[in-house]
Amino acid sequence: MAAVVTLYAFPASHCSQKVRLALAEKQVPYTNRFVDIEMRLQNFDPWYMRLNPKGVVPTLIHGDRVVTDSAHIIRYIDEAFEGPSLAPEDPIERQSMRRWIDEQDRLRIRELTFGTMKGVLGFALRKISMPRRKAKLQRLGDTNADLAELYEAKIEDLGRWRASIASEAEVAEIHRKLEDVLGNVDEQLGKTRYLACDSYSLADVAWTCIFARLTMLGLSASLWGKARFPLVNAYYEDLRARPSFTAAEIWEGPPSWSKRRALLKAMVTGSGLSQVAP
Ligand SMILES: N[C@@H](CCC(=O)N[C@@H](CS)C(=O)NCC(=O)O)C(=O)O
Repeated sequence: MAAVVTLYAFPASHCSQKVRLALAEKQVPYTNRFVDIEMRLQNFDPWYMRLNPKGVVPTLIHGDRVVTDSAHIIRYIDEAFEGPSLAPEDPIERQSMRRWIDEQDRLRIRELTFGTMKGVLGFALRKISMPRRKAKLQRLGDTNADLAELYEAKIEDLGRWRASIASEAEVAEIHRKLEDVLGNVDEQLGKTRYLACDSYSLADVAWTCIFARLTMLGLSASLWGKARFPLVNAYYEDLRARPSFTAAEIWEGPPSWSKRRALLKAMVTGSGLSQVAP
């Protein structure tokens, strides 16, 4: 019997979306477990920290294997499951794929998200979510001696994260760096149809979710409007048109009202979504 696949994820998390997209491309059936990383902060709970010591989503379980970090998970999915290969055969193209995956990992999207998000959600992320995170981490660190070091590391990371989003200069620098990288993407797309080579690969899986997040932050027009980086514009349209984009529920903005209600209910009551963790 094939080993069961379970994904611990949060619907709006772009890292979770990368994994959902890879699973959709490979057509791997899986059970989704909802981990609330915003209100109940279940990613900090001891049971989850034991699965994923960094206390972040996503985490993939395949049989008795636990795989963390979206870049590792998507590679694992491609290698462990049948279905169309999402990595080029050619070693140079494989290297190029890895480089583009690393490049998007360096973009500091979480700082950009928390530092840029507008309206009530932006206020909630910066002013409500951050202090609540620290309080919960401190409480759990005090009561779970075996995990104290992990909670300490998480509190330190949170301190750096908060300092970054409080600094307009730092958020502007992240934005500027992003423009440089998009220039490189545009240049690359002048040479190959997809990012790593002429065939769709894991690099495109990861970048789809970056473009979707930037769209959600309202940055698409300024970053790659038709006149600017036209190749990026056409490339992202191509990625969006893939059936996997819809199947994996990639977020480019708020979801439908009914989905929003279900999500809110799960976050407030800890029930309501059939896949609430653990
Ligand atoms: N490098 C990790 C980053 C994971 C990550 O930062 N996940 C975010 C959601 S996209 C998260 O869980 N944030 C909650 C937190 O840090 O408290 C990956 O790609 O899996």
